[in-house]
Amino acid sequence: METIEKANILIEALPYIENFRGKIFVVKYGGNAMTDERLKHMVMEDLVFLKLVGINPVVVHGGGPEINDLLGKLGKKPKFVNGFRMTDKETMEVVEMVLTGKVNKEIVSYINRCGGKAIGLSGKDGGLVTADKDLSNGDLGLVGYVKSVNTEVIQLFIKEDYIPVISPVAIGEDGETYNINADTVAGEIAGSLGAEKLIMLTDVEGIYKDYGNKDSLISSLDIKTALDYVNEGVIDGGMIPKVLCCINAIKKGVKKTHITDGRIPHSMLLEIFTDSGIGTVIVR
Ligand code: X2W
Repeated sequence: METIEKANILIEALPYIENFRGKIFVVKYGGNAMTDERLKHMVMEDLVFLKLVGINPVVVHGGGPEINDLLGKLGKKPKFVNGFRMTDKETMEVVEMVLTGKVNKEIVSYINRCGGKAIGLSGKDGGLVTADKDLSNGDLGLVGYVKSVNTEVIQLFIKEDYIPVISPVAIGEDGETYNINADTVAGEIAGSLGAEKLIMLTDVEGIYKDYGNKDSLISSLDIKTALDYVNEGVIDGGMIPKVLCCINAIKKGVKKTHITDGRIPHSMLLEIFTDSGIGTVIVR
């Protein structure tokens, strides 16, 4: 790359950096985007970069594939209904061990090694996320929905320049531990914080008008069109819950939501600091 091109890239980022200083970006880091060590490292660098230019990233992570791996080693077959894991008591223990015990700490130490200050939390810490049993897909055991988010805990860490890293495990008033889909938790946290952005880092390029045609990637759509596309079947399968989480977050006050391909090196920086972006943006 020519030296002048490098300078131009920095200059293109300037108005974004100026606009976003002091704002909160909630980043949902999905298990499917965590598989490659080199890419994982780049995601951590991107998060540290955001923090250093004055943006406040809050990470909500998943880890579905890692939970499946451990369940497999224990001889338990993972079961899903509409993308939600059937979670009996034993499975819940595995989910909590993997998400809060392993994946969360891995991300925290990665960010710290990249020069950031990360603090690992689960929804249980400081009553960050409370839950109740979710029956909307039938009885899936200990699958929960978000009842409340205590933003004070998050704000406290942001103020001290930490990057909060949150696992989607929460506690109910009944004292039960609940497993909540990480997209849902990210959407609810972004909404409660009034975040500037919710960025879903996943393993697809974004939303396609016609899934079979890779040239039909939609770069931007509003929530009404997004809902129409869900109803018309243009958006289907695993993308539906993601899009609904984005819509929910926007209705709660998030300015922009992004569905971005975590398999592309430095996808977050490309999405945030370039005029064209690379994934799909959903706005009000
Ligand atoms: C998810 C929580 C983790 C998650 C699960 O048990 O897999 C439910 O399904 P990804 O990697 O973002 O899919 N919870 C209820 O959402 O991870």
